[in-house]
Amino acid sequence: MKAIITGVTGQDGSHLADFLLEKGYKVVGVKRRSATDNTQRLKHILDHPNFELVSGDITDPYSIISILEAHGHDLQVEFYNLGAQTHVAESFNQPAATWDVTGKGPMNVLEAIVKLNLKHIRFYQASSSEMFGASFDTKIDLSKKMGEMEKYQDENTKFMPQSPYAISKCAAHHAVRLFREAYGLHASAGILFNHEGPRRGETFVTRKITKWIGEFVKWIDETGYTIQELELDDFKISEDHITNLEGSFPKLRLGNLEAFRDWGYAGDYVEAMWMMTQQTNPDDYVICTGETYTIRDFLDIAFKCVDIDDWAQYVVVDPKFYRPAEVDYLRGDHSKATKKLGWKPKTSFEELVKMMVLHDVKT
Ligand code: NDP
Ligand code: GDR
Repeated sequence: MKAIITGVTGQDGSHLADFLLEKGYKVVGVKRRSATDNTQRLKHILDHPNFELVSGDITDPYSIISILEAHGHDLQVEFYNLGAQTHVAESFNQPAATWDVTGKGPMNVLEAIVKLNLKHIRFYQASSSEMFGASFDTKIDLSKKMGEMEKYQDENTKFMPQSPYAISKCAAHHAVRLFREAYGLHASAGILFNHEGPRRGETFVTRKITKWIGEFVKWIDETGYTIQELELDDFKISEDHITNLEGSFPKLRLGNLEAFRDWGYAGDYVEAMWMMTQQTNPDDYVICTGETYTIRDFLDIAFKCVDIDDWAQYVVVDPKFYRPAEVDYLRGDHSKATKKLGWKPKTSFEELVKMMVLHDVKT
């Protein structure tokens, strides 16, 4: 089996490459040209005999055609299109560039597959819960005494994108459906809700928080605290450390703390991508945990990991990080994926936050 992965240098691409190599796949990772090294997340597999890095960019159809001509003719090939400009806030600053990569890029790949007559390739598109934007459905939660109304998104919820990123993802999502119906491609889209982990980019809110905590703990260490062999539960911060913070260690600057997100672990989610390409028929699936928390909730657990109950004194709300439009509430329903793929999330929210804090404190 062979898998071609665009976006292999990113969080999901690196997890997916690990997962597929473990399954015995030959993995071809597509890396775009960059001025500085962007292979940090792949260091452990760069010399793997079944892993090959090739140069390509999904905005350049010729580079995709070359890759497909070299690797697409094998009997069993899967193409995972994870490459994208993925930062929602940045998409307001660079809407056209975001469109070229995140919206038009997938169309370039799909068109190349059809034009080269490589319709045996099984294609996966990284769609996003951002496509729902301001939209949700409601149902009555019968487990609650008074039958409370709960909000959720699933495969039937309409899209109401709130950013240039989300508009681009919607266009790509519809292209996948169209190419499936028009040309009979085995093309699936995973509508993935936020997923995180120690490999998450440092400008996304979860990692920004855990990275700050890691740096803060190291700074405290330099001021006398020993964190060798640190187990998080043992960590204590004295009043002295808090006093020292003023003026000597920059506070954590964040934007909107009230948004709800359905956060899962990236390592769990790449398995769902693979499960989709193994199905007899292609389809679209929501992948999520079914639980939702605010950024405040994330802060509560993350700071508690290092024994801080009152994180407010370390955090500044800075309007610089507000977005022109926000997605206020995301909470998915993964019933279809559970029923048809047999997929379920394995890592709880609390386990995810602890995993990230522990990683950033220790490295
Ligand atoms: P990252 O930002 O970590 O990685 C994005 C990847 O895309 C990087 O490898 C980047 O390369 C690559 N890339 C950017 N531009 C191009 C281009 N023009 N041609 C080829 N590759 C390019 O994202 P994630 O790993 O978190 O996300 C993977 C995919 O899943 C993305 O499509 C994202 O939109 C989608 N998604 C992610 C979710 C999440 O919560 N993580 C949720 C829902 C969807 P470089 O290293 O050079 O920048
Ligand atoms: P999101 O993730 O926009 O959901 O997109 P992000 O972590 O950037 O934001 C989540 C929420 O946190 C709020 N927020 C901040 N966000 C960032 N980045 N930085 C801050 O300082 C900050 N303060 C508060 C945001 O306003 C937002 O409400 C991610 C990306 O991976 C997409 O590519 C993917 O499609 C979706 O998840 C699902």
